[in-house]
Amino acid sequence: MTIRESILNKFKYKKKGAILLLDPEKYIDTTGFNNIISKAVHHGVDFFFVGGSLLLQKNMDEIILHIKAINPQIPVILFPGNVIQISDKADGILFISLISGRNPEFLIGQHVVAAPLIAQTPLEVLPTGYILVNSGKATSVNYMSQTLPIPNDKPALAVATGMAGRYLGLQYLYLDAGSGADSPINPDIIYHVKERVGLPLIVGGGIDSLDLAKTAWDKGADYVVLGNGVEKNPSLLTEVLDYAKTYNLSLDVDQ
Ligand code: 1GP
Repeated sequence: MTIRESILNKFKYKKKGAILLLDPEKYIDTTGFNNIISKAVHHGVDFFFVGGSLLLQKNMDEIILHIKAINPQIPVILFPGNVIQISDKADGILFISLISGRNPEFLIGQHVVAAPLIAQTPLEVLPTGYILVNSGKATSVNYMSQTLPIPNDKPALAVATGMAGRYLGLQYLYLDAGSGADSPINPDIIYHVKERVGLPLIVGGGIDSLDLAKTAWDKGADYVVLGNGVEKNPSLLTEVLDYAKTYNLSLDVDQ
């Protein structure tokens, strides 16, 4: 099954998905790193995202090969902060346009440089509208992209941005409050974007409890992304994955 097929399957049947974001710079201890990957695999994580604001390709290759050695099946998807974060060791790449911003480099510039490089790889390309929402503090993405996020109390702006992304042909939306956000995405934004735009929806940034993951799912997220929350509290990963698994199984029984 392609990555697109599994995303559409989750979207169609309103199942709950979870993605583990791994930023290699944050995992210095290999044993801890192996444990987290093994747990994620064992408890049914949907995808691994690999990326970071300052990461180099060499680090990307290393971490992906490491994940693949533990688990060859679950797709590893690049979540690149810039064009040097392309690795043919992964399975797919979020081809992200930062549509909440007005920096041409992150709307189309880096993409023009990246496209011929990606064409030489077997990576599955996932055209994704990336919408950054204000999380109460400046995040690395704000700084690195030099863009303003959408205010967290303005669902209409997020909806209009998502619609524009859809009309431009983007196939997925990623609503992100940024890594380590103080406050996650406003549930109203998730709800209205899902209802009005109707694309498969990934939500992340500051999700550090099962309750926050459930809220994002209930409001319309197809996938939640876990990053910092797992680094601080590894049991979050199993709580979220176990909840999703039980919920998804209950849907299968009903059908
Ligand atoms: C950041 O959505 C991801 O781009 C994950 O954020 O690290 O806050 O979980 P956290």
